[in-house]
Amino acid sequence: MPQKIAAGNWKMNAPDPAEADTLARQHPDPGVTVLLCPPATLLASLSERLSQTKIQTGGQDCHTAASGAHTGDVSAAMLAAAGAGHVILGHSERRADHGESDGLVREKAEAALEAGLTPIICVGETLEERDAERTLEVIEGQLSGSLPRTDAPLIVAYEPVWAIGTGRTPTPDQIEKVHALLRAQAPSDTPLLYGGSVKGSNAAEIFAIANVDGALVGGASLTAEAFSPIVSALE
Ligand code: G2H
Repeated sequence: MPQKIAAGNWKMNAPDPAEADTLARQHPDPGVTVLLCPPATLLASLSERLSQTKIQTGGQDCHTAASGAHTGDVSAAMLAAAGAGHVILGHSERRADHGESDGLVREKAEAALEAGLTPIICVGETLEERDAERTLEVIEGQLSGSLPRTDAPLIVAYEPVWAIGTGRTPTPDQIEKVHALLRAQAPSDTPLLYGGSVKGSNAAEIFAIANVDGALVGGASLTAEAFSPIVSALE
């Protein structure tokens, strides 16, 4: 059985860290993995703050190299040293803002595994690709290009680009079709997360879809009030 995971992606936001304390108090012993991925500058302090709780932390990106002359970048080993156990890779915002290719995401995933982190590899189609009925072909290509060449455990997140931060979510049938493809293509027992405008009001319906093992949550992970019902829906 794949692990159940509620992962919060704070993106480039710095909510009051007390929100994480509240979340931890609300879920002292969650029956699922609960994870917060803050900006890199907040990772060490948030990890320390949550060290006596069951809430884990992760990074939002890493470099392919362990160290060196890469101004502005952070290595997987540095994320691990700051307390992270996971790292989000290939998020569509990185693919769009920084031109990240599937090949680069694969290299980053291999670097993350080397550093002892679990990669959360993101894939997702644009609205144009969906309208052209290319969704499954696009997802298949992204996943086969981004998966590391090892059998190490990882996580895959399906995030349709047109559903991110827009309030729009795909139909259960649309999610189910993509997750069936991911289940067939990813290593067995890989947790498969859905991401894109997940909130308390739609979480239960999304978690009931076959092969959905959790969520990668952006906006609704910034407060305990918004994230807690999503965690509860998964528990
Ligand atoms: C998709 C998601 C988190 P949101 O990017 O990765 O963000 O829940 O705000 O759509």
